[in-house]
Amino acid sequence: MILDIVTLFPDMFRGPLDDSIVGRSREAGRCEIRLHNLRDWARDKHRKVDDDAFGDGAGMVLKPEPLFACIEDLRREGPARVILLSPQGPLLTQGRCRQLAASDERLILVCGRYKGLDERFIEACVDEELSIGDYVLSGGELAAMVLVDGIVRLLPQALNTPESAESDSLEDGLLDAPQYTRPAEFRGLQVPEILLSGHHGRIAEWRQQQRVERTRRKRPDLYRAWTKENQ
Ligand code: 9WO
Repeated sequence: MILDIVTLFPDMFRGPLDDSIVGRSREAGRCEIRLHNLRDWARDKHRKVDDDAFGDGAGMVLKPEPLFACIEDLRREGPARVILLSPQGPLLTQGRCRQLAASDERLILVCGRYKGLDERFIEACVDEELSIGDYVLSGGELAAMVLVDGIVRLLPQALNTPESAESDSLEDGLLDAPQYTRPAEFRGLQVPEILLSGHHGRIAEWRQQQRVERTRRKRPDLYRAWTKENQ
């Protein structure tokens, strides 16, 4: 999978995308993540990428020229889906991560800054907007990292064991069952007896009950959606 990231702050991505699952996935060649500095497409002598907002004039807006030029150059290499990280998009879900990981589309992730991007760029060049939550950040970069991580860990063989993805929290709309490890008793706190019993069938049943019950208690919104799907 090829991911192009357009940003004014490419250095922000170094740590998160070089470590852990994403780093290993890149080393193994399962994904290629390319960082592009929007400033490289600024044509004037000051390499200006922003300008005063029309109207109230408060705050800066990313100019259309560098954005259009950048996307046109990247699209020359082949077709790609342009995704803008923005609080105005629908919320990113595990289902959307799964679809994007399974598609063979090249993705171009655009990270905004300041007060936003000139709307003409969004209308002409952006295929999809995605939000990671209802809050405002300083820019789209952290949201893009969340999206990349959510996708790349689902690419084939990106997990330690092939079965891991299906048992992930939210893969079927439910939260995970609680997890425990050794010791079986810690400061008088016991691991649930059933997990030590070795009865794999009954353990699976218990886990599923826990998932349903925890989802109902902790995330009633997800629980309602799950009961509608599984009535
Ligand atoms: C900045 C600003 C300053 C003064 C008055 C109003 C203002 N609005 C904004 C603003 O919304 N800036 C955004 C920063 C512009 C687009 C990139 N930025 C961004 C993306 N912040 N938060 C996100 C984001 C992306 C995905 N999911 C959640 C949040």
